[in-house]
Amino acid sequence: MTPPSNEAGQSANALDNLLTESRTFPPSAEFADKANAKADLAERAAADRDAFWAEQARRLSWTAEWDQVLDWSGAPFAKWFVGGKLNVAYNCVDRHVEDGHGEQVAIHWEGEPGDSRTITYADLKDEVSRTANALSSLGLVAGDRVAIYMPMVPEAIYSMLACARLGLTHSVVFAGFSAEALRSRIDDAEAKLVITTDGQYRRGKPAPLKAAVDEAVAQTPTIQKVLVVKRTDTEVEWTEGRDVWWHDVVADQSTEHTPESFDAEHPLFILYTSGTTGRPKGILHTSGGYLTQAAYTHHNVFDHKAGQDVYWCTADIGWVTGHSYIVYGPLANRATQVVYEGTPNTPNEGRHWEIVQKYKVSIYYTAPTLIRTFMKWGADIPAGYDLSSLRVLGSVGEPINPEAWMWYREHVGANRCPIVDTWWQTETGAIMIAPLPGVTACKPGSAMGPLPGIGAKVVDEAGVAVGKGGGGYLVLDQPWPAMLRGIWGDEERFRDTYWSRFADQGFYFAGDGAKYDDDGAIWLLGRVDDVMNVSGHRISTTEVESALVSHAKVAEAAVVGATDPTTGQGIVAFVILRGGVEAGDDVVKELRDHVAKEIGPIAKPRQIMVVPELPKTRSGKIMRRLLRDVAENRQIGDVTTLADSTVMDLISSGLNKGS
Ligand code: 6R9
Repeated sequence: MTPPSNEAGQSANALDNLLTESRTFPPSAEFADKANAKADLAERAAADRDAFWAEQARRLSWTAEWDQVLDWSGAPFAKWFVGGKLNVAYNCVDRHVEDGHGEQVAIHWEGEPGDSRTITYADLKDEVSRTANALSSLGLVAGDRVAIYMPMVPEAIYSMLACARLGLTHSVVFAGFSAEALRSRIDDAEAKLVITTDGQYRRGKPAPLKAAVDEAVAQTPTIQKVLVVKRTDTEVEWTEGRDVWWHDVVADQSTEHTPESFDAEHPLFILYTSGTTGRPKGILHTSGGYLTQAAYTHHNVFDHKAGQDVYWCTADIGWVTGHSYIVYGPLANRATQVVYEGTPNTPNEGRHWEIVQKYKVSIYYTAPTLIRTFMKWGADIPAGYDLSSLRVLGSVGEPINPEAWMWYREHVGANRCPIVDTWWQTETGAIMIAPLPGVTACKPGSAMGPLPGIGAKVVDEAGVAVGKGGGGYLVLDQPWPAMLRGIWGDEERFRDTYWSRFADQGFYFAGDGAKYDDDGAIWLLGRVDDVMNVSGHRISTTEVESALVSHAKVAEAAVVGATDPTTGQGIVAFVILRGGVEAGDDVVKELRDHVAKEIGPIAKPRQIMVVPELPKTRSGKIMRRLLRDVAENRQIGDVTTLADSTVMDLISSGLNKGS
C-alpha cells in the first residue's frame, strides 16, 4: 500500500530515495565480540517478556522487590514493578559511591565561555544532598511540583536529581522558551518553586533569564519561591521573601541526606510537548519502569561500558533526550560524561570536535539537524581534530537522511564507528527502535527494528500489520516500562491522543508514518499529524498559528512545515492582515518577533508570507498541503476540494509580485 499522506512534512520523494538505499554496515568482528548486547538478548526477550524486564530492572537497586512485573489491567494506564520501591537519585549517584567509585568523574562540564568543572560521583552525591536539604528547607515535600528553567549548568542536573531524591516531580522548561510558555507550564502543573539562573550564555554573550521568570511568576498563583543560581552576573530584579540565591540557601547545607524510598509508580517528572492542538501536553513519567528502560537502552544501544567510556549527549535537559540520556540513563549506569553548556559554533565551528579531542569522547549522541549543519560547515573542520577516541555514534530527533548518515560515518566516525539511529518520543520515555551496535547490520537512514522487549510495528488504516515493502502508521503493540503514565490532569486527552486511533487493537499510535523495506527494516517517514519537526523540536502548526493570530495586526494565519535542508523542517506562515494594515518587511519582522516572544525563538517562522486569502475546504479546513506546495516552490497540487479554487491563483500571483 502507499504510505499515509503526511500532512506535516516529508514528501513522497523522500520515500523513493529511501527505497533505493541498499548499503548495509555490519559491526566489525572485534566490536561484535566485545559488545554488551549480543543476539541472545532478543531471544531472551521473546521467550519471556516479563522475566526479561525483571532482569533489566535488576540493574537498579531496590529497597523492596516488586510483586508483579506488569499490571496492564487498567490499560492504557500501566503499572510496572508493582509494589517495588526505590530512590531514583540513590540509583544514579549514591550507590556508585558506596561501590567504591566516588573518585570516578561523573561530569566533565564545559561552559560556553571556556570555564570547566570536573564533578566526581562523590562530588555529585554532596551537591545533590545539599540541594535536597535546601529544597526541604524551602518547605517542599514529596509530591510537590518544581519547575526548572535553566541553561546547561551542573546545578540544573543537581536540581533534577534533588527533586528525584525527595519525591518531588520536576517539570523542566527549556530555557529558550518564553515567559508565557513558562507561565502556562507552571500553571498547568501548579508548581510551587521555580529554579533558574540570573542569565544564560547565548553564542558567547550573556542574556537575561530570571527576567522571564519574574514576568511569568507575576501571573502564577502557585509559585512560592524562586531559587536563583548566579551564572552570568547579569543584574536581576529581586522580590524579597520570594527570591532566594542558590549560594545563600544551598551552599551551607549539609552533604548528608538520607534518601527515602518511593513506590515504583511515584511520579518522577512532567515534560511538556507539543500536540496537534495549541496547548502543550504535560507528559507524565514515573520512577521504576522509566529508570529501568533508560538504563537498559543506554547500556545496550550505546554499548556503554562504565569506567571506560566517555559519553557525550549533546541535547539540552529541556528535552526528553536530556532527561533520559544525560541525567537518568547514563548516571544510573555510572557513566563518565561530557555536559556542554553552549552552542556548537562558539567560539568557532570546531567546538564539538575540540571537546571530543579534549575529553577523549568515545560515544557521541546528537541530532540530524546538527549533523547537516556540520556538513554545511565542511568536512575539513572535524578533520582538524583527533577524533580517534570515538567508537559509537548516535542520532535522534528526526529521520536522518542517508547522505547525512554517510557523512557522519565518514567524517566523524572514520568509517569505523557503528551509527545507532534511535527512534523514540517524549511519551515513550526511552529508546524504542534502534539497532544494537554489535549485532545489527545498519542501513543509512533506517532506525532498523524494535529493541528486544519492545513491540513496534507498521500497520495500515485498519490496524493490520503491513508486510515487507509496505508502508503505514507506526504503532506500539505492547506496553513498555518507560511509557508515559498519562497527560498531567487530562485523562481523556491521553486516551484520545494516543489510544483512540487503533482502539480495537489496543495499539499506542505514535503519530509517525513508517515503512518496512524488503528486508523488514523500519524507515521512519515523519509525522502524519500537524506537528512540525524543526531541528528535532516538536512544534505544532496550531501553536504557531495561535501565536500569530494573537497579534493585533493579524486576521488569520496558517502555518506549515516546509522541508528545510538544515533544520529538517522550517516554519512557513501565511497570514492575512487585518483591514488597514500595510504589508511590508516591518510587519513581517514584528510578527516573527511576536512568535518568538509568545513561544520562544525556536518557533520563529523561517518565512512569513502575507496573503489575501487562505485555501480552505468547504468544511473550512485549511488545506496545508497546498500551502506546502507554495512554501516548497512546487507545482500546486489538486485544488478540486477547495471551496474557492481561484484562491491559489490569488496567493501565487500576490507572491510573485513580492508582497
Ligand atoms: C526523542 C525525541 C518525537 C518525534 C517522533 C518522531 C521524531 C525522533 C526519530 C524521529 C525519525 C528518529 N523522531 N527520533 N524520527 N527517526 N530516530 O525526539 O522526542 O521531542 O518527543 O519527538 O520525533 O516524529 O514522533 P520528541
